[in-house]
Amino acid sequence: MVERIEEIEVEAQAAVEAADSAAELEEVRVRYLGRKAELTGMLRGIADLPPEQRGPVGSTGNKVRKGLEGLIEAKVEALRNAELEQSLAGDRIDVTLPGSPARAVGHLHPITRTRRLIEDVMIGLGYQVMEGPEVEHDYYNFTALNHPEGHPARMLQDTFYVDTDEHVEQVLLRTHTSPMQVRAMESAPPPLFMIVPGKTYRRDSDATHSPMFHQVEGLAVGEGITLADLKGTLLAMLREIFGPDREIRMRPHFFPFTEPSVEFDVSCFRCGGSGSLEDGSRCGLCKGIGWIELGGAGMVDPNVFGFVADSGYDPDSVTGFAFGFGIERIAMLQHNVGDLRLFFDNDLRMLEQFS
Ligand code: FA5
Repeated sequence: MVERIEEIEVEAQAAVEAADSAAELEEVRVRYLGRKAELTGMLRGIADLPPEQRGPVGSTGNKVRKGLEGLIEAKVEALRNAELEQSLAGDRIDVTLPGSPARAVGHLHPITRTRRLIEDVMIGLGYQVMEGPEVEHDYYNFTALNHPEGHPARMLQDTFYVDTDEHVEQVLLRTHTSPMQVRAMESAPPPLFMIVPGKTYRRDSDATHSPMFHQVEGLAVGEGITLADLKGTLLAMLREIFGPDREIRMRPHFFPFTEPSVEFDVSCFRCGGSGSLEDGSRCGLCKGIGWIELGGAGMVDPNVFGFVADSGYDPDSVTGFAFGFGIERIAMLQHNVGDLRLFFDNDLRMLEQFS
């Protein structure tokens, strides 16, 4: 009987070796170790054997059963690993391949491109580019910019206030980039030459005004800076953007934080400043005026220097100019876009024209 057990062992080992799926292996296990298997029957019948056979049959039978169990377990593990390897090899993804279908690479938003152009021009003129908070304190947005209490720009109809229980009307979405004039002067002594591009917010909405828009602030402070320097700087900047033949003009205006204050215009680049087109018709871009309004500017009001006197801005020894204009307005003129809201509708038919 011991010999038969050894034969079964050899047979079973070969069957385990030959099985190449979990199902086949289970079938082998049932055949050689299951309840109705020959070996199981022999072990169950040990008690009926003559006493001298019981020991050898029992020990050989148990040894073979254990050996086969171990062998099957190892084979189950091996099959599982092989299956895993196979499925990993089949599912392998090459993340460097182009998507399917391949997608065109995106491009910069036209407003971003115009902003970068302005930054490049101003860096070329020796200005540094700064950033400031869009959520701003009333102090920087109005008070330190010489807006007296009760100024219309402080009214709820004009400004988005961030409503906090304790400080209602003290925190707001900045209505212009000018608050950074004060912050920049607080952070560094003169001479200072900086621009601040960024988002600004007002309660406006029509074809040329949106609730969120972008401005660029410019500030130059040092000894002996004059309104002529302002004009030269604006001219240099606008010629880079709109072409070398452009002229500018400044008209008297009012801003609380500059004195004197001006609005500045660039000569119309469609009609060359004449107001009429070659066929004699009125130029639609400048509406026959020959000039296109761009933004506000002026000499920094001494009262504003008063708020930053501790940082070295003594109105008796330094002067400066500041200017501010809308980036959308520049981009609309550059690309002949009639409605500012088109920049923010996210309509790809519009945006893909700028790729
Ligand atoms: C100002 O905001 C001043 N801070 C500019 C300034 C800076 C003056 C430094 C003096 C010294 P104003 O409110 O005019 O000025 O706005 C400037 C430009 O921002 C406008 O000419 C216009 O092009 C743009 N702008 C204003 N409101 C909107 C709006 N709702 N949507 C789009 N562009 C706007």
